[in-house]
Amino acid sequence: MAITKKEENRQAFLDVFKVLKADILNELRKNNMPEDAYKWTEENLEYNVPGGKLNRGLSVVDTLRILKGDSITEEEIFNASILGWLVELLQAFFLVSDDMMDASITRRGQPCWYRKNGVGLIAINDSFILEGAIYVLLKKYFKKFDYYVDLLELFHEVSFQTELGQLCDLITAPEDNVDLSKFSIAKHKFIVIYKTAFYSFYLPVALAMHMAGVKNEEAYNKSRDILIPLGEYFQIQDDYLDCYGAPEVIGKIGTDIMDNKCSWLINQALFKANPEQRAVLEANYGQKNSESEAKVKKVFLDLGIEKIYKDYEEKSHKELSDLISQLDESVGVKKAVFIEFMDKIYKRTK
Ligand code: GPP
Ligand code: MG
Ligand code: MG
Ligand code: MG
Repeated sequence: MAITKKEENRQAFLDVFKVLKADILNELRKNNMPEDAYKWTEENLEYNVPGGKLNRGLSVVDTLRILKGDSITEEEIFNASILGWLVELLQAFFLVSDDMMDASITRRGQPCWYRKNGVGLIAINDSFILEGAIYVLLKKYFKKFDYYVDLLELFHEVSFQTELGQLCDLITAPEDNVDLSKFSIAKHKFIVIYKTAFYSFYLPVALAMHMAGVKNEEAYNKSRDILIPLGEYFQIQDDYLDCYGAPEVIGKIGTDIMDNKCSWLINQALFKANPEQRAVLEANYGQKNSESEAKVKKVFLDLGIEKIYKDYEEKSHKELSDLISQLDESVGVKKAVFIEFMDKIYKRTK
């Protein structure tokens, strides 16, 4: 069977990772790193960077293709692929550390890195190395461009926003003090925009816009106005899949109920629950045992939370499509960028 254009692009993107991995390892050689540390980092990179859906990374390339049209060169595709991998490195940095903070079990169909024999807390430093690699590569490939500082600032700002979001996610979910009155839809919205939307949606598109020579600030603002709600929708899907996704499909075992997370599902449930149902949620949410988790899921079932989600998904798709159709392309971006991104995630099951 002939491979599709999409599959071909994905393969080309994966090939660029080999180059970047060699660059990072070469940096270790230059620093005279002992052989065991070299091998360790090689494993860190292989285990944590390329195994995901690659939506974020590929979006940098896809966005640049749309913005440049037929005039795009091989060199530009290569450079956009590098920026795509830098987003994937940022994602790897976040996931390795998020899995420790969330006490998660599996990721991308394999044990979380910190749970591997001999890794444990060393995963904290490994996550720092994944982040540090971004700036080694950014310097090597982009220092020569006039937009280098814009890229640097973008990575720094978006990382900070994500860390602020992660902080709110964590302190709204204390392990030892379950207090469902701390949750609200507004709180959830704030958390997901900060912990997910900036780095997963705004960052890839803004990177491609810098490469395409977009200087007009209005273009970045208008793009952000669409990408942030798109990212919010994506994280609500993530919250839904945490409970209702198949672990063998999503590659991870959901932990949100036991972790006392301010997820979209619990907020919908609290909104609809009668006093008895609320009492069951109060007594069982955030408890680290599967009987309690099952009781929470039973309340979700009785409240028809899955149907509420399906309705939300339809409504959200419609609202996002309207938002995109209202975009004024004369600011320097194209509707197709956002349509492409939305199509990648609409009704996703993983
Ligand atoms: C997703 O939350 C958000 C992140 C992975 C950002 C983490 C940010 C840090 C600064 C570490 P999640 O916990 O719902 O993701 P998942 O379900 O994939 O574990
Ligand atoms: Mg988390
Ligand atoms: Mg997590
Ligand atoms: Mg999640």
